[in-house]
Formats: sequence, structure tokens, C-alpha cells
Amino acid sequence: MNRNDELFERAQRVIPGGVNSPVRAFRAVGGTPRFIAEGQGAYLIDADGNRYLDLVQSWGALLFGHAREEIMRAAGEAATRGTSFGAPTELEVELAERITDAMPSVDMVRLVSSGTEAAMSAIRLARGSTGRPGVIKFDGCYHGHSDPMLAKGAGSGVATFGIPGSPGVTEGAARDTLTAPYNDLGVVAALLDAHRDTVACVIVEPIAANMGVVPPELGFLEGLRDLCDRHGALLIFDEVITGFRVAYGGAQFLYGVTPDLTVLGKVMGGGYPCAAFGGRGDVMSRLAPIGPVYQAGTLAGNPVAVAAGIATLDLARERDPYPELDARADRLTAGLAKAFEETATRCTINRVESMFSLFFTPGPVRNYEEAAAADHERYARFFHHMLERGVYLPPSGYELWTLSAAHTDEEIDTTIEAAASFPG
Ligand code: HOZ
Repeated sequence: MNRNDELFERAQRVIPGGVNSPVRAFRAVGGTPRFIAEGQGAYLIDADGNRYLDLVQSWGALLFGHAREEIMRAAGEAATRGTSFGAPTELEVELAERITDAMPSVDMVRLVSSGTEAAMSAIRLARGSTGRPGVIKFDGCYHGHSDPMLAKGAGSGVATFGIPGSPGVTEGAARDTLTAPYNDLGVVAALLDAHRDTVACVIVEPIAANMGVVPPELGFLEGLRDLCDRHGALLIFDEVITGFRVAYGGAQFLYGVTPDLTVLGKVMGGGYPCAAFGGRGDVMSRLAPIGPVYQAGTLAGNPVAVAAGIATLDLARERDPYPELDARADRLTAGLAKAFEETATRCTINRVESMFSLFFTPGPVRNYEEAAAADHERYARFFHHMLERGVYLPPSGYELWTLSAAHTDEEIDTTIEAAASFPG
């Protein structure tokens, strides 16, 4: 028995399923999850000393790869001054200023510890400031695991396991969640008409990345903006994955659509537990202690996480890694498409900047239904084919692949070469 197997066996005795987040368990692809001992730039090293080229990058959180020196140094130095104060710090102000500078739609921002917390709080704020209960979300979009967001068609983990929602979510919590297919403005318009004056917000991943990557079709985000304005609902962009990844200003910069509230996480925390929600000053001013909508957290704005976040955003602003990330992702996806063309394996690759994924279906993939219709068993075989060749892909066909600034053309070519020998 190797060390990964041993650890998995031990883990399953004390941690449900042996993992602290379900998709990590490899259940969608089979086999033993790799227990990671170390990350180095574009690579992961597991407990048995195997080295993998990492195309997950902590689900998109690592814009500069694993253990980037400047980020580690900033976090390490911060830790020597104390790891949690339960009181405000100058660094929090600095991170908030960087976020408001990067995203003109964000006048004010509150820091929290996870994307789930950020999305949950943004929804409460939308309800609290409009006085309405309803929330429209999209099938296959994931906004964390708060009760109303897990109610129906939640994407990501629940899509991976093929479950419609979760026991434990009460009817009451689910009642005010309405769902529409991604990229379908007609259904959103009909829901807003049918639930006139009761919808607080429409929440959307401006580039969906939790049913695999599904880009917004031309006019979709603009249409949502227009519908929200007409119905007095707030538009929330969940940019946990896209923020500071597809562009410094996020997807809202890329598509030129302004949300009322934005949910952030992953890249902005430099690989540490740090997330945020922010937006229009009049809406954010409804938050306690200046308004009545309550939200709080002992570890919110944690000084070590915030220092890592600032270092990451400074690197992103100074180095502007985005054109290279885009070029490398383009090289990789073009190479994969060509490799599969030669083996006659039919696939669709969706990509926006350094976010992409591969579906075994002739496509197109524009929504959850089409993503679910792809051949996920073939993806599982492909996953293991790649793993055996030292390439670590997301262990589910419903998750995004991504690159970091640590990936070079050499890593791209290694990935294409490994994929080219997939028998289909
Ligand atoms: N479904 C999560 C990403 N979209 C998985 C996170 C994790 O397992 O760490």
C-alpha cells in the first residue's frame, strides 16, 4: 500500500469521505485522491513523492502558482506580528482600497473568510436593502453552500454527485430561490414578471465555472442588467473565480457590465482564506454597524490572509500576467482541440482567458443541461490517463481547468502531448 492509500484509509476513519470538500474525494473519477505534500509553482508533489503538473491551482485561487515567493514572504512577515486580533488593521484598509480601485462598481467592500460567506452575505444584504425575499440564480452556477444557494441546481459539487440539492435545506429556505437556465434571458424575464416586486436580486457567475466553464453569450449579462433595472432587483456578480483572474478588474471589466454587488474570493486572498463582497455605496451602507443588515466574523480581514491578498494584487497590477495567461491558455486549448481532432474524439472546449474546460460532447455547451449531457465517464477515463502521465486535472468534468503565471510553454506542450495519446 502506498502512502496516498494509507492516508486515505486513515482519513476516512476521522473525516467524512476522507476529505474536507467533497469533490476532492475522486468519487466522480474513481481511485484514491492524492494527498498533497507540497506545491511548487505549476507543480504538486504528493505524499508518495509523485510530481504532477497542476491545472487546478486550488480551483483558480493561485494566479501566480504555488508558494510564490513574494506572497509567502508577505504572509510570513505578517504572521510574525500576530495572526488574529479581532480588531481592525491598516492592512484591511489597504486591501479594500485595492479592490475599490480595481472595480469601479465597488464603492465599499467588506472582507470575510470564504466565498460561501461572501455570497450568503451579499444575498442577505440584497434582501435587507430591497425588502424583498426572492433570489434568481442559474442552474449549474455555484454560489457556495448556504441553504438558499444549495436549494436547486447548485452546480459544482452537487452536480458532480448528481444530487438535486441537499437534505437539511428546509422548504422555507428553498422557497424564495428561483432558477433559470444559464444564458436564457427569456426565462429570467418571465420569472421577474411572475414574481413582480418580490425579487431582491439576480445572482450570476458572469463566466460560469462550476458546471465546467460556460461563457455568457453575447448580450446575456447586459440583458440581466436591463431586466434588474426594470424590476428594481439588484444584480450580483459572483466573481469568486473570475475576479482578478480573467482581468484585474474581473469579468465586469471584460464585458463592460456593472453589477450592483460583487462577490469575491480565491485570487484576492493569494491562496489564503480571504473573500469579500462589495458594491454600491448606498447598498453597502445598509450593513451593520451603519445599517440594520447584520454580518460579522472573528477571522474576517485576517491579517495573514490580507497580507497575502495585497501581495497578490500588487504582483497582478505590476506584472500584468493576463496577456501571457491568455496566450498560454489559447495555445493549450488549440493544441488539445487539434489532438482530439486527430484521434476523432469529439469534444468541446470552452474558454475565457485562463479559465477553460473540456466536455466530451460535440457541443455547444451553453448551460447546465448541455454540460450534463457530456460524456462524464469518458472524462473520468481521461482524468486518469492524464494523472498517469503526471498531469493533475480537476477530478470532475464540472470544474474549471486553469493556469497560473508559473506555467510556461513547456508545461502547455507536456499537457497536449499527454492528451494526444488518450485512446478516447
Ligand atoms: N467545488 C469546489 C470548487 N468549485 C471544490 C473546492 C475544493 O474541493 O477544494
